[in-house]
Amino acid sequence: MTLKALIFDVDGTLAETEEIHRAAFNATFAEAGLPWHWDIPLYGALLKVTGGKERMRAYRDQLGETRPDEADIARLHARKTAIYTRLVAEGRLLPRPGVMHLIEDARRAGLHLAVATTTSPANVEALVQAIWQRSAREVFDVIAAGDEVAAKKPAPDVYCLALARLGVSAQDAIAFEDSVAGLTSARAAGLRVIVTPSTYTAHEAFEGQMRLAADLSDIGPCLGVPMRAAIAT
Ligand code: XBP
Ligand code: MG
Repeated sequence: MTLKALIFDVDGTLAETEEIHRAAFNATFAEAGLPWHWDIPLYGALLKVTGGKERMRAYRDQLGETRPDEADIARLHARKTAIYTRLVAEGRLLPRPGVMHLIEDARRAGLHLAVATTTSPANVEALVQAIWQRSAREVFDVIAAGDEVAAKKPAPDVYCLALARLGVSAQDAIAFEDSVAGLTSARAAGLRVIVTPSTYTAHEAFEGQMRLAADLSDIGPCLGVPMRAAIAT
């Protein structure tokens, strides 16, 4: 078993993004004249449903309504993604602690790097541009995202797609996740998982992970990834 690749979840793992997603959803609803507003407690409950379109559909059904219909949901989600990517580009989205160093150290150690996420490819690009000022394809060898798979997390599909594109087997890779849905997805794909709970998932009950860490600072050595000498700050 030789570690060959690291596969990162995006939302909640690379950065705390869900408050920006929530703002984008609410701005989209207001603009469309839809009387929906997702406050923090409601959004925390709705996050059990992965995928923005699936989340809107689940909320509509929870209300017992028939509108917005599928076509409306697709249009609303496209608009939400446009607002989200603008907010990310405008704001100061900070990576979670340790993420940049781990990715840099892993690259230097010759590991392959991938993303496996429920969110849209456009959102991955916006996040990587905001954090690294580079294209997602320059930072990661493989991106597996959003509707590229029929079944979203907790199904294993997006991690299986990332592994196939990497050309490595599950035992030669490690996944990084913030949620139970993501942990379940990665485990179902046969991966070991390091969990770093995010604000919206801190209350979740995790089991089956390789390690539960507050964040990714100092995680490199436990993976056999030599850390660069800490730069005196
Ligand atoms: C978290 C999700 C996504 C985001 C919203 O993805 O479940 O649905 O909440 O993004 P991750 P979209 O797998 O990175 O934790 O509206 O683009 O789905
Ligand atoms: Mg996540």
